[in-house]
Amino acid sequence: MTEAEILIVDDDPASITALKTALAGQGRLRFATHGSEALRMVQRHVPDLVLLDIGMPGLSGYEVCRALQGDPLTADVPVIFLTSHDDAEEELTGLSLGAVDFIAKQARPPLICARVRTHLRLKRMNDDLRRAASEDALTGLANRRRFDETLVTEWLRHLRSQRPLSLLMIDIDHFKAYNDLHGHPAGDQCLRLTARALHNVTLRPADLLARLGGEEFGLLLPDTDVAGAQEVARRLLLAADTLALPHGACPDRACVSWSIGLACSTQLRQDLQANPQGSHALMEAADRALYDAKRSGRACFAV
Ligand code: GH3
Ligand code: MG
Ligand code: MG
Ligand code: MG
Repeated sequence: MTEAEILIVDDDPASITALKTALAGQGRLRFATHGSEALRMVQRHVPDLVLLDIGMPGLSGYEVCRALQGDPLTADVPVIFLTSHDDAEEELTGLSLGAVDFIAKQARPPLICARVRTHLRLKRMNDDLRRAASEDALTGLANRRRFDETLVTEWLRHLRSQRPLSLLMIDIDHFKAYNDLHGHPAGDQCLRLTARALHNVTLRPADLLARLGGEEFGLLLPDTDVAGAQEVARRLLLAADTLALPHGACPDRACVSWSIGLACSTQLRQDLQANPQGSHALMEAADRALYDAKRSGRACFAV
């Protein structure tokens, strides 16, 4: 389990010292003595929890909280207000801004520590659930849900940036026969090995490889034109040769292979290229290309 990161924001050195003692052993503690420093720090490193003073020179704790909540990068980071203003109105303001808790600085250190631990536990559970909801359990790749969401955001980015967006659909050849011959557990292992082989040749951090279902994978290539996507497709096909997993029931080849359908935004009809819903057309184009690759003998790609 990785250590939790707690960011403490307070202009008063005595408060910081007291919190250091109260929270010893709860995680890695970082400190900021004013709001703008805290906002700079979270951009470099997103913490698991923020303990936030309210009265500070410059940005107030409320303003810092508002900024954290408004930034997608930090919107899910729990904020606890820790303040000497022990006042019901202030508490209501803090919690209304989205803070998860409001603790008076006069509170006993074990109480502060217990509440911090509770919020760290909830944060960890939240992170685990979020990961599980976007991950394919068999292969560890992104799942269909994450792929669909990313496709929509990347499509909108492509509309704004006018940069090309490419999509590859990859489907294992004669996988039913492989399952029938070797059994379902071996089929699952083949899916894991295929996922790793595909992953190993996906080089850019912005690319997204996902298992879309069954023996079908999707690869989203932002900022990539047809020629670039063809280059990636060739590498993906070579990865099957490197894997060299005996098939045993494929009518055409000795080893497991896959076919690829390629689509690029630049090839769509003009009206679809500029359409906010154009990502559906991109998926359909990749699907049609995959069908063509299957028809022309498999273990190849089609555009
Ligand atoms: P093609 O070359 O035309 O793609 O033929 P294919 O046999 O690969 O395609 P088809 O769609 O007929 O069969 C896909 C098979 O994938 C059927 C199913 O048994 C298998 N399958 C789907 N999901 C899983 C899975 O999670 N694990 C395993 N082991 N097999 C799966
Ligand atoms: Mg203060
Ligand atoms: Mg198949
Ligand atoms: Mg299939």
